[in-house]
Amino acid sequence: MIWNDEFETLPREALEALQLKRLRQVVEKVYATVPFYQRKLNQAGVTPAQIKSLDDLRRIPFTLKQDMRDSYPYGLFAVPLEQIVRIHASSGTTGKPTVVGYTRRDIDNWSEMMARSLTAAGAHKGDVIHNAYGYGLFTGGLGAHYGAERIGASVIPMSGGNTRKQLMIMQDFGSTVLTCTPSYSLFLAEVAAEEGIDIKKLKLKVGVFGAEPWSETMRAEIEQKLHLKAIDIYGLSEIMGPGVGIECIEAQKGLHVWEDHFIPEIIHPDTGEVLPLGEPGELVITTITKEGIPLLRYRTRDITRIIPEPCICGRTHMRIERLSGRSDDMLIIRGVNVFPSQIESVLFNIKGVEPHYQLIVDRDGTLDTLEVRVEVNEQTFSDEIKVLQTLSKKIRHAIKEMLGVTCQVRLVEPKTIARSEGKAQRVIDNRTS
Ligand code: DLL
Repeated sequence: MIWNDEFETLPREALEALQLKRLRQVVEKVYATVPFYQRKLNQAGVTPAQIKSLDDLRRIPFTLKQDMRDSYPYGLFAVPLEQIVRIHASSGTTGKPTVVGYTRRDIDNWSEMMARSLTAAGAHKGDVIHNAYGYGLFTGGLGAHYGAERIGASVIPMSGGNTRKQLMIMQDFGSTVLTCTPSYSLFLAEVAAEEGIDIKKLKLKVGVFGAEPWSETMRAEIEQKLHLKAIDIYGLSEIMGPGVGIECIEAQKGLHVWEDHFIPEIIHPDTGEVLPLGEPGELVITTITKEGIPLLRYRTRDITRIIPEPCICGRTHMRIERLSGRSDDMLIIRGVNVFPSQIESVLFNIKGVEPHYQLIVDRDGTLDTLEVRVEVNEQTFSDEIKVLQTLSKKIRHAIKEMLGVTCQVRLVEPKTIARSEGKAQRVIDNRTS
């Protein structure tokens, strides 16, 4: 089912004409109202009037997360504070959070995009949406909530945490759709098993999972353990929150980006050059309808590629491939580029290990070291030491073969790696520089 037929299936030509019209409006708007953009465009020698085609977008300089930090909290807002009806923030690992503000129309558009997204995932009026994304400054909870209400579903505003209660509510209230991070969904399955709850007896049919990287293998694991269809949803607070892109249940392959609101580009993360359609690189997004904090060519640091082929679902909005990691999460270990998601894929293909792991990076003298800590299942754990040694050797070899990096493998007891209610912390980097 499609939520907004008119816009979601707009022929490409009309969609691109709309994008150009909106792009020109937004460039004019920020040039007039945001000193930061006026300065940036002047420095680049670009005037709003020079933006005559979508290709002209390339003439505009990038906006970086650091630019948002430098203008903390409200410096990039394009409207006076009294027009802002909501403020969210994303907490970085260091320093002050990145602050975003929404006008009433921004909230309305966001709800519309989340309504499209949930519908694409197979949810509709009549569903009971169990929303376990965190409510608060994080955009996940309220973003999913407003979209769920927009489609007329019954939304349960659970937020994260209190896992046993979540399971009770799911059973008693007949939740049909689960929204949370993929790692939390596995934790729910684990606690259900401990409590003797047969998750297959729940009414869940779809899960809408995002906010952190996950892999195809993890999807298979979730689908099997929770007995539902697992759909990937993407978003980031700087651009809006959840619902920038979503997989459709028809294809479950690639995430449609709502192109009447956002223009995606893929660039080379080192040179900034725009890459040919279909090549992998860093996703850059320009918002073309936002009022509160419009962003031109925002560098997301997320790595993906555009899937140029049309989708079987009938939506004309281009898809991006499942996000494979972030350019700033990429670990460089003795010169080898490693994404945590690659290690995850290797681990999940090995029998006897559980989908809970952590990567510990350190330095021994001048040499980087990588330790992969992974839980084994109960059965394997009670095996002889020899079996465990063989298993850890097998993992070491598989990682070496796939990624070309040598690591230490430490098999740990079931349930010893900290579970998360939101985004899982997969990497601990103890290197100081
Ligand atoms: O995570 C918004 C969100 C909430 C998305 C709920 C989906 C569901 P931030 O906290 O600002 O916003 O974090 C954004 O999370 O740049 C990606 O690196 C990562 N991320 C989000 N969705 C996915 C996904 C929310 N489906 C950052 N796959 C982004 C991989 C994702 N990474």
